[in-house]
Amino acid sequence: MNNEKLQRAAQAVLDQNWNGKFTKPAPSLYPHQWNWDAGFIAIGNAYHNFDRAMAEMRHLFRAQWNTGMVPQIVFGDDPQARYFPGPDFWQGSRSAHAPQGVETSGITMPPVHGFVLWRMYEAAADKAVAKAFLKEMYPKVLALHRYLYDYRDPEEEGLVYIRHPWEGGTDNSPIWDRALSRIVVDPSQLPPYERKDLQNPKAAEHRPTQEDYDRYVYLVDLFRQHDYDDQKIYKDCPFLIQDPLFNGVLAWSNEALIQIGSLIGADIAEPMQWHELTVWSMNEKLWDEERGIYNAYDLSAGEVIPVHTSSGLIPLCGEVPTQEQAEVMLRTLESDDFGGKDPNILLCPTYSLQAKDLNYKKYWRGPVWINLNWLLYHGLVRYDMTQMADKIRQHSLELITTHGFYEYFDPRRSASGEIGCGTDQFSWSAALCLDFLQGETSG
Ligand code: 9WN
Repeated sequence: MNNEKLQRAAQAVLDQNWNGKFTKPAPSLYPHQWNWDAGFIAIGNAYHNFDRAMAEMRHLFRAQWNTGMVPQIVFGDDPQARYFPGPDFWQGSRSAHAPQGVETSGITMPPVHGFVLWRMYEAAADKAVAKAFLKEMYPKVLALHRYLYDYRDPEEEGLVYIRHPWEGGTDNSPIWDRALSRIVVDPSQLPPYERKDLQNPKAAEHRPTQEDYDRYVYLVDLFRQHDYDDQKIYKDCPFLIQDPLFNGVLAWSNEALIQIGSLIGADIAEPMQWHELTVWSMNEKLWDEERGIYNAYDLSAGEVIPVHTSSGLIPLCGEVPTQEQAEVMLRTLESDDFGGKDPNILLCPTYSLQAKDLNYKKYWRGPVWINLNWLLYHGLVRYDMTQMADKIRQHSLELITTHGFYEYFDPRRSASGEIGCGTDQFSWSAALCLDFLQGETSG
């Protein structure tokens, strides 16, 4: 498929998933608006339909809680929408901080919005419109970051914790395994629930397990019982993790807030302080020199979680490592863990290829995801690692061109069975394909 055709196909996915108010991540599996999806989608639409990109972000931020938190899901009003957990299960209105007139979940997601806005600005044909939009959005994104530093950084280290795997966006990542295994769930004590994500015949094999879901539900139930009060949840929640992907993305968005604030003449003192502290602490606490990657940290257990997933490479995008550290990370990417030099591997697998429990087709436990590739690509570009950056971009486009706009992909060229997994017509695969097609190779 030539680039023009690919571009039109990507635009058609975004058009088809647009419901007049927001873009669904996929036609039926994900019928509502998701937080970081909305950000990636807005980047794609910035090239295709700028008004819609702005509408996407406005729709998401209209659901911002008055603590500043931006929810993981903003529920749409389609009565046919099949998704669990829906608004009845979340019961967001138990919190006095929840927004009025819109239903949302009670957790957040990786804070991509700062760099999404900056990328939209870079892509905009009409800079005056884009600048006015930045002015409108800046205080909202600032409030989100303030929430993260005020409520999710109890030790004031500049490292933000997540309290649910869904907040990390990488739902069943092996990073969470140990922490989740400590949560002993008696299924008979859980509120009754029915999964809606197992319609596709392969879904049970590829998506999270029943044990995973029981724990996801256990945590949501705990948050409900605490009426989504952040302090109370912090005291009782058995899952509090400082994730290198979440904090790496935060670092990039802090930087973007500094750029945006400078452009619109706003006070940038806060994002500057946040940025400095987050970068310093990530290097002090999460950097693993020996393995050349950033670890996660389990705040509940007080222990480092050695990360063998690509999440530990994402801090490149926020320019967290020094050039020297970044070179060590490049070697990690090239090693047998991630297959950067292996002709059979399409980059970048989400889990070490050496891990005993690697599963090439299971969600966040091996497959390639286009959004993580996009973050890695931009990280590598920042360190002038153009060759590897290009390889990631080419592999992403190859996967999409050969198999379609899937949610995730088996990384092996030699694989049998499905290569494209999960849902087809996945919005962020299309949106970020549009950005990749810009063909930028150096920053
Ligand atoms: C739970 C929408 C979302 C993505 C996540 C991805 C998946 C949801 C689910 O879909 O998670 O949030 O039901 O599996 O893991 O990253 O935002 O595309």
